[in-house]
Amino acid sequence: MPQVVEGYTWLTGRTPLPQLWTLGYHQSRWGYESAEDIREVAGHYRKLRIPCDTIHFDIDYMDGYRVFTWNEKDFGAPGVVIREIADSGFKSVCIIDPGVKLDPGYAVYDEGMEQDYFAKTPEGQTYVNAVWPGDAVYPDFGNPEVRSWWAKKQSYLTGLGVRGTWNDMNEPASFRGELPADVVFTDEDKKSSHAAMHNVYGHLMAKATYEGLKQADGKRPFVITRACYAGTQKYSTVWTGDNQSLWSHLQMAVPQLCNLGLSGFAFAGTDVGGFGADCTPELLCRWVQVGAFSPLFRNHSSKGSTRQEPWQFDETTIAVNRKFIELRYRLLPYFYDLFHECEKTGLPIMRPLVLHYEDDPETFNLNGEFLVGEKLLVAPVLEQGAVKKLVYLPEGTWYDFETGRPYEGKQYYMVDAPLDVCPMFVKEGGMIPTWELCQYVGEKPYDTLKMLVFPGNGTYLHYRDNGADFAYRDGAYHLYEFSGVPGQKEVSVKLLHEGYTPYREIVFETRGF
Ligand code: MIG
Repeated sequence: MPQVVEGYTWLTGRTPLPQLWTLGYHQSRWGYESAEDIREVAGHYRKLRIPCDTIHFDIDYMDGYRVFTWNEKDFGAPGVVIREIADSGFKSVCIIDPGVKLDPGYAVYDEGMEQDYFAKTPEGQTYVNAVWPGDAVYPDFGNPEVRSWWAKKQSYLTGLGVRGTWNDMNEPASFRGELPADVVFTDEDKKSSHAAMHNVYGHLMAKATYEGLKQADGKRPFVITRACYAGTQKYSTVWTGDNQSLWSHLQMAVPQLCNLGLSGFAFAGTDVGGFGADCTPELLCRWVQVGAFSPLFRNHSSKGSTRQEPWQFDETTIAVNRKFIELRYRLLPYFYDLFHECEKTGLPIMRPLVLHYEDDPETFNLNGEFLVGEKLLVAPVLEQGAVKKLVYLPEGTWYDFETGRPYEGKQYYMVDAPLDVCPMFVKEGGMIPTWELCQYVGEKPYDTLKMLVFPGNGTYLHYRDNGADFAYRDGAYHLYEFSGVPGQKEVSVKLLHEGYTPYREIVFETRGF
């Protein structure tokens, strides 16, 4: 199976190494309706000492849902709140939908009309449907000129200090019925139709967005898209759309993300806590345990549902959220190493057990546990009221991540999992790199590496660079190789590549010896 994934991602493309901060925790909600709401959320995270890197701005930040505009009435002068929260380490991601408001005098509409950039009816009229801003027209992303126009528009956002773009509604969605099959779109250099271009519409929008962000700030672009196609992983992360705050949807999250990973989408996440309906304290506590191991870790919810930042609930919920978000931040170097590996092999971050144990039929239908990389096994509780978890461990010896207690594999165990526990196991020979806890990426330099070493003689590659731009492609990175010395409680370290700055200190902690 790993070879199939390697081959498939060789063909369709691999998830490129992301900026480090994108692997931190994100908070979003459709319902932040003012700069004050944003400030309040950011402030709460810092006050409660719950790490968080990113705040997402949903459609209300725009002026009348016109893309590439700013709602000054509720969000103040353009970009001011973005710079304010950036002072305490927050990165801002703004949503952009494809539908452009039909509104003569609005620059994006006027430019697109002048240049003939919108999809047409077969009779040659600009095709009109409706989305959030009311009557709207659809950029023809199959036309390379339209993509470069859209790419340049990203600099409106980056100019305000925005660090990533969230593409929604790009199926494309339409409120007045589906776009007819014969709406005229372009396929590169020839005329095409909605029927032919529908499935790549989101892909092409993501591609334009990726290229625009790259031109605008030279960093590794952070794009999230709802619609995608085979290969969109080269340009964008994805989330699984509008789930609900239901236990059955938390259960679905595991196979969804594992399947996305096997399909090339290594960087994916679900709306933690559930988008629609009302989240409960217990559901949020369990969802954050899955979120902490999901490649994209974002709490998001819908207008009209209960707010679901951790402090909307009780003290226990705050503590459990903090515990798992902190764990995510300590494990950031592990996630980053997996992304580095993914760029080379296409192997996903979150993996079904069957990927590495394909000869073990017991793994074929395991949807309640997963691997993060090859050697960390996570078995979250996914059922309401449960405080124990039935875990299958495949062949070999496994060690409880916290206590180091050994378990022989190829059998099931019933383990304790009260609300604040998510069972995690490390395979023999496993090494897990960790960093000091920060409230956000960039708070302090990550200059100390702490390797957690479990029994067995494994080898581990650890990668380190500036976490931001493309300098690593010209060699600006350090690559360390850690190897256990057979028969001894000893690890040897080799520097395989020296192009960045070394750690000030590398420390080891043994577990399970
Ligand atoms: O019609 O922008 O999936 O994440 O919050 C709803 C508002 C439009 C759907 C997205 C969701 C987002 C919401 N959008």
